[in-house]
Amino acid sequence: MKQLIIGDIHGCHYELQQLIEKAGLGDDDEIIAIGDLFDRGPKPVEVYKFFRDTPNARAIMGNHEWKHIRANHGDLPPRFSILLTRWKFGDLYHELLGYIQTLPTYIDLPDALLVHGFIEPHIALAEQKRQIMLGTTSAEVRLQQEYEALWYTYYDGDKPVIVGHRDYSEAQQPFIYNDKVYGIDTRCVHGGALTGILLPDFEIISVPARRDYWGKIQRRHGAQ
Ligand SMILES: [Mn+2]
Repeated sequence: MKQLIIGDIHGCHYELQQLIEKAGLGDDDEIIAIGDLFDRGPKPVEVYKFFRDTPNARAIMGNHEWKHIRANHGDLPPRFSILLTRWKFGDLYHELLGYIQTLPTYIDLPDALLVHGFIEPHIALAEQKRQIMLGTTSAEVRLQQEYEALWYTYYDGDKPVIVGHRDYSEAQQPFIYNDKVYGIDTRCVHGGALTGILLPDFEIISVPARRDYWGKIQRRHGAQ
């Protein structure tokens, strides 16, 4: 069985379908998205319906999904990307919130650990703080304050970790550190590429974004 691990989709449904087609998956193979599935991009409802309706597709939570939960609880003023997703989902938004609440913070596969954000150095998996793994801004600031080097340079888990959230290459390319850390957020919604890793061989596949979707929205609305 193969598993296709997919980086930050951000509503890029066209590129998601292209990537899956390129992967050439069989009926028994599995698809796992590593967070930030919906906000900012053109087709978040279609991305949601794909994951809802595809039995062999699942996802973990990213900081954007977490923002929806917090905004819904009134803990966070909703920013433009959250409001736009709410508007696009309309009557389906309540169902989306229910789905988001089912998403795990990480998945520990036989071949790799999957997490959207970060792993705090020298701390066991079971003791990791949720916000570090989700990649919230405050958690990132704390990591930068407490550790001299970037978090991934300390990673010494017994299997590779696959993360999204940041473009560590700074060139919209997949990032590999010591064959232990795989960064696959290649900024599809900003006009980069959607990247996946096929397990168990760690084969990297990628499809280019059709355009800089979020840049266009930001220019039109002055959004962040
Ligand atoms: Mn993120």
